[in-house]
Amino acid sequence: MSSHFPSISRIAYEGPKSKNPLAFKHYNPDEVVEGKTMRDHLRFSIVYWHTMCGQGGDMFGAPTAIRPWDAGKSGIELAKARVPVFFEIAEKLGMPYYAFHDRDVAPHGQTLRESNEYLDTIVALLKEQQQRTGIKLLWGTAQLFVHPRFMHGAATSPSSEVFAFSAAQVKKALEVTHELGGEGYTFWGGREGYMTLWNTDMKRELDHLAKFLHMAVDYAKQIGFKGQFYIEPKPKEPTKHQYDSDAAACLNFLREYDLLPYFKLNLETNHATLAGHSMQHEMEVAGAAGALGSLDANTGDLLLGWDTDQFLTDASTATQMMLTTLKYGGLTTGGVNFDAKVRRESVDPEDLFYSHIGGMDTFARGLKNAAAIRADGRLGDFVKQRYSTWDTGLGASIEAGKESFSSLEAFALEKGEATQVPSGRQEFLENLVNEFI
Ligand code: XLS
Ligand code: NI
Ligand code: NI
Repeated sequence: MSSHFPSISRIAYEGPKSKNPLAFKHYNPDEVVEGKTMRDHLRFSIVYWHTMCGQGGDMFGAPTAIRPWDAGKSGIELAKARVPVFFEIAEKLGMPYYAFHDRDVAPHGQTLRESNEYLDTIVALLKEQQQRTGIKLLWGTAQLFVHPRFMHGAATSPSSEVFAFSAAQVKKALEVTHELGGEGYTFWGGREGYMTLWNTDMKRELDHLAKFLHMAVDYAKQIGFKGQFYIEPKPKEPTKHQYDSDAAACLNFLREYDLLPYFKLNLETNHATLAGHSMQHEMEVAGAAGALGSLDANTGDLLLGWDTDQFLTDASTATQMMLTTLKYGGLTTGGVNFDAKVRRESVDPEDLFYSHIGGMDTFARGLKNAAAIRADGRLGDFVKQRYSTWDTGLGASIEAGKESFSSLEAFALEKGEATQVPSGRQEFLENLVNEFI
């Protein structure tokens, strides 16, 4: 097999003292943390769309990173040429998983039939590479936002014809995800939202979206696909209001339409911050509902208000994310999926390696820090102690449903004033967490 990166070999773990930019300083796949290897905790995944299709174009400028393997090719020939390059990168990074959209691995055809044929051609190549490398598919998804027909949405389009085209595309995407042994299938809203309410019947659109997702669940059953379904919340971009705006909105929608048994959330760090939340918040919301599924691991820029999809290099955020992950029992079907891209100015192919190495090391540090905080126990004990008035006496009685407004009024009248209202100790806890970062 010819190599596109002859000077880069398999990235090895060299430990925190290494100065080798093409080595892991913290991600040591076989190292055991809380009884499981780092590989199994983190379940890293590389995405096809940013890695192979991202060329640094933006709305003000042309692509900056013209890849040597792309040169002179287009259409299905280009799509074919990218597959082995992608797997070489994934293999050299030691990625156990990958994720893709149907229309980023294979081009749009003139008709649905032609698009499906293109996809089948590429899926055969993906399958070969999966068998050769042992790399598995974390999740598949359908790209329902680039083609002009999706300008008003896909499942929420006012056109029933567009709904039908979307259904046909997801049907095929589910089939190929199943064929490739995908462990999940993701719905990110794409253009499911609105630009103005003056032209929008919101209730009707949400009903249609729910109907669409039920059809997907039914079809998965029909073909025997057992992978986990995910919804990926995002509040804005491309539409003014995306229906799946944040974890709470998604959970509410899933509950309202009896979809919660079939879906978990795929949470993305940059989407959380666009929604005005921290990623820790989004993960706690999902975790508390038993719906913490998978993580799209990236970050935004504090000073920019859109989805910059940068690689996360902040160990503090990674520590928060891994603490919540461990708290809710770890990632089972999901993974740490690098939905992230190199900057427009990072034009060299080797930047694809530095970026992923940095992201993987950051999450490995986060995992080790989180495990150390849990082993130390002070943070957990503090939170437990903070709620201790609920463990016995009055609190236990309220939790057990034995009290009422009248009995509580009687308690308060008798007590005079609440005396057990201790300090929140925020700064003390921030210092404590910082000991580990
Ligand atoms: C876009 C989303 C998208 C999904 C997959 O902002 O993050 O890339 O992860 O459709
Ligand atoms: Ni994403
Ligand atoms: Ni995103």
